[in-house]
Amino acid sequence: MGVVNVTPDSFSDGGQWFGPEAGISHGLELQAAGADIVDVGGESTRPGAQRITAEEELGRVGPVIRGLATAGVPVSVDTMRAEVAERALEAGARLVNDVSGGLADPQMPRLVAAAGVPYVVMHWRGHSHSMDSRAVYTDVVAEVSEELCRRVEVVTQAGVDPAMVVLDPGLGFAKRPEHNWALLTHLDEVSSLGGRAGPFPVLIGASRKRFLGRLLAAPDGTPRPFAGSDDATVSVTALAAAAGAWCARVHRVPGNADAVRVAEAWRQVARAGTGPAAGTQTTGTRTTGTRTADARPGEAQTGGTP
Ligand code: PMM
Repeated sequence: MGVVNVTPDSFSDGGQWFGPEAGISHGLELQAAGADIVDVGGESTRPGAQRITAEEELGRVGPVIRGLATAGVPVSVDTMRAEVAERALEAGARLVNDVSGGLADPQMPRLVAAAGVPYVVMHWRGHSHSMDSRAVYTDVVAEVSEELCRRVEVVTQAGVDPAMVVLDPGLGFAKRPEHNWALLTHLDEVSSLGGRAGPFPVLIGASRKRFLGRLLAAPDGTPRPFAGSDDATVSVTALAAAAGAWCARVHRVPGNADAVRVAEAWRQVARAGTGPAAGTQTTGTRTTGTRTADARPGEAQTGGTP
């Protein structure tokens, strides 16, 4: 999943694709580089960000989604608002990516259920201005799994088909670096909601997040700037895909698309005990042949049983 942030202030790429033309051309570039889905968002969720109005959000994402969908690009909309999701789906979006997992707008699950589209339910504890203070856990993997389980119950009770649910541990959202690493190394537990249900497909959004910049800090402790963590993002994508993740949300596609293909070959051999034939179209975490254009999470591979 390639990211188009149509915002002036996103964490790592704010302002770069602000405006319909820049957003559309960047989305097309991401697809050409190998993205199966292009995720379009209009509201920054960087730590401390203040909210914008629904009208402003729609004005940012609407033209970009319409332009990309018209060009045949599978688009997801990154929004916490049912009103924005509804208009985005009318404009051609095919998936709703809700970083609040339906918590920010209680109308969202019903809207997604009626539309019958895949729904990314991310772990979230509150809006950006307060999320850092909510990064308190005794056992982050158990607590995130349990809190996601409650969200899955709510959204399915609202009518969302469980086969359309994709889970996301919400890296960096009310998470300190150690929480992100714990979640990344226990994706199977997230996928199965701590053994309560599933397995569900898992999406991860590690790309350019602060915990990578901190890992790669200079000897004096200065965090590596965002763009300098793209290779680390590729490494996380490879490891997560090898562990069965369904999708990686990334700012730069090429290395990540390759990482997914490597991981799939790795998994194939691990499963079958033989190497993939040259040119084999892999299935699983989506990269080749079967583009995600028509992919439904329910038919894709999951964190538990890819
Ligand atoms: N992270 C950001 C925005 N949207 N959506 C999902 N599903 N998962 C994420 O981790 C996620 C997201 C913030 O990152 P950005 O502002 O750098 O794009």
